[in-house]
Amino acid sequence: MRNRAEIILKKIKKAKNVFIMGHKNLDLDALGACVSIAAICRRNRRKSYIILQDTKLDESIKKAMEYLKEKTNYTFLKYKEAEELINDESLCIIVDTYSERRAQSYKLTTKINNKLIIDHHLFGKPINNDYIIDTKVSSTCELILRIFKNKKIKFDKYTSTVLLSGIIIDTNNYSIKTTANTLDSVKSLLKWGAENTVAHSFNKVDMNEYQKIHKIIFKTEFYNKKYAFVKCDNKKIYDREELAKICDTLLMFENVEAAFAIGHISKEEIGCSARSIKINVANIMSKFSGGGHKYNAACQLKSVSLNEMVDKLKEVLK
Ligand SMILES: [Mn+2]
Repeated sequence: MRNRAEIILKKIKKAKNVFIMGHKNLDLDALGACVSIAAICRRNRRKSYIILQDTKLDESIKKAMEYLKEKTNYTFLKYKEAEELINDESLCIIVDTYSERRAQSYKLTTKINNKLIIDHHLFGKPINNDYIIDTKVSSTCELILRIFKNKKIKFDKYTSTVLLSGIIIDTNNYSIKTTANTLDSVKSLLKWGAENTVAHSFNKVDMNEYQKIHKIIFKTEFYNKKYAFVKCDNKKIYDREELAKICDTLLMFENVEAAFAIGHISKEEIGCSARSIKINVANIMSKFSGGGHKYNAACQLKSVSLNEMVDKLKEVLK
């Protein structure tokens, strides 16, 4: 296999400055990947900027960024602030998504030709050498740790903690996609001083939010004994993250192979979030012009009622 560490380091060293970004709705895996790449840039004396365009940050990201801010000095910028720093020798590194469209700032990807994509999601054939995709790892954080394992790169305690939180989130507390290699990466992070309790604390949930989600869980219906459905309150508006969290919760239960949460995301629009440990829910969501990843997908539909959507889903699941 081509040496992935060399490819990345060569690109970084050749660049004047580096712009790093994760996917929209940044999560801990994407953040951990961003800061670790920024740390690698610094070791190679390259200025790097992490582009963060999200208007509403997830609570876990807010906590992790507060934690980082105290002891590290990574630079986070909006596209507008970064624009004037771009030059012909800039490099753009996208992490935790292979899609430029899903990156924090699509605009930035159109301004920089020199790119590198580091991701762990299912993907067709890489278009060129700029794509470093490995679906056998649990997370992008693990991927970066594996790539640089033999490069004697160590991360500081704070960066290590965020990397650890990225692995925790993508493995759902080591319950999925966890291999000996994953735990080997975890071991390195702990050796470098990663704070396990802090990493877990980024994901602590707000009591009100928890109660809201758990009230809805009582409405779970089963189809074919293995598909769990939640039809949300018809009069309430939910955000997409809430629907996703309901699904995540449903996957905790015995016999649930896939979970679907259906609710209004606006007055006119219905959202359906889908999560699975077995079946390809991206295929199912694509029947409703949605999409996503094999185990994690969603769709949005107009002029359909909640009941109709549930019926249609069951039809597809047959
Ligand atoms: Mn990830």
